[in-house]
Amino acid sequence: MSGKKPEWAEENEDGFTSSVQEGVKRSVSSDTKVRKFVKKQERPQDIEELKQGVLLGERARLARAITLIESNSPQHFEYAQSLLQSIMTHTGKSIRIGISGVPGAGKSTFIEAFGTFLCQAGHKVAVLAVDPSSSINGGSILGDKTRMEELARNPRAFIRPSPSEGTLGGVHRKTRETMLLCEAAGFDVILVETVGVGQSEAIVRGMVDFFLLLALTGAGDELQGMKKGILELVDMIVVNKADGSNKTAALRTKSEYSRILHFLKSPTKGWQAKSLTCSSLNGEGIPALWEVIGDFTELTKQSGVFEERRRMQAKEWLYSLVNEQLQTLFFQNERIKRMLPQLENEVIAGKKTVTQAVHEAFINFYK
Ligand SMILES: Nc1nc2c(ncn2[C@@H]2O[C@H](COP(=O)(O)OP(=O)(O)OP(=O)(O)O)[C@@H](O)[C@H]2O)c(=O)[nH]1
Ligand SMILES: [Mg+2]
Repeated sequence: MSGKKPEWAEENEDGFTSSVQEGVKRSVSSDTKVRKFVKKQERPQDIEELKQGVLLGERARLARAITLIESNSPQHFEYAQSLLQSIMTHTGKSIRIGISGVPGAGKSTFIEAFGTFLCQAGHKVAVLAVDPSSSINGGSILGDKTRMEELARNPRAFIRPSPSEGTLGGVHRKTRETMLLCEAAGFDVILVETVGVGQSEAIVRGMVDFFLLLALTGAGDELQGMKKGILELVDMIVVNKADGSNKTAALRTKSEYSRILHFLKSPTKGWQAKSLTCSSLNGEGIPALWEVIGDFTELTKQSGVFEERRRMQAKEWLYSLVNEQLQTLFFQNERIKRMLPQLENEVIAGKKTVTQAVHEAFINFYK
């Protein structure tokens, strides 16, 4: 690829993708710095090799490419970005589905059943996760891989646990970029799992086309503890565990959700969020919910809402990355680091207004 910089990079900026692109063109032997810090698999000529592997849908090279993207080393960052640039034209041709639900809702069991169903129907399925707790416990998808045993063995499926380091913003970036790599590798259904707590749901909503909430029976009780905001993110609620003696209750809960959804604003223009039931244990209801997702895709592609959402998501991602970089710049600034404790004390003691403190901090930041 050419040495094109991102629009938001400064003209003379070295730290962005500009130096990546150069790195790709350089021969390794002429650059001792590169040779010194970069392991064999990330050398520039190997980026081309990784790219070929990804485009051929080879799992081993796809996994290596993802590891490169997940690396926190600045050197790897540059190579990872150059790899991503080179596959951009092969991305986007999938349906991206977010799946959320409280712990125990059956997400893992559902993804196993749904993913296996999709593979049997001829799709290629990638399963990714955004897990805010993964930096603490090492990632839940890995922990319960036993529940996805069949899917994990399926040659048409690819399961990747949540990146285990960094901020939620960092996890967000890595998951989005992993999604692009998976698309380039020919996966046409991307499932992004997240635990139904806090911020991560909104983040996943911001990277998928369709958002599905797995719920349990007893909507009335559950709703009391569930923020209305979450229901306004969903395109579909699936009441899981609709089997055995729980089936009647599940159908009742489904109707309750239908009524509630009717009064809420749908996140997708022209689409009325739907409520269904399924059993992840016996597979009942899964073909029907896939059909509804098909209706959704058809409708939103015809109306242009599908593409419009993707454009908006790319734009929002751009701004969220800019914000993140600005924050890092600010808080890592040596002068700011030195003066913040003092300002903090003055504000707490009521000696200085917050506005004045921020004003002084920025004067020093710009110095
Ligand atoms: N009867 C029945 N049990 C189910 C169904 N789906 C999941 N379960 C059971 O519910 C329990 C929790 O399922 P998981 O798939 O681990 O739930 P999860 O949402 O992934 O949970 P976390 O990973 O802790 O967030 C397990 O014991 C499953 O066997 C279902 O459709 N029917
Ligand atoms: Mg799970």
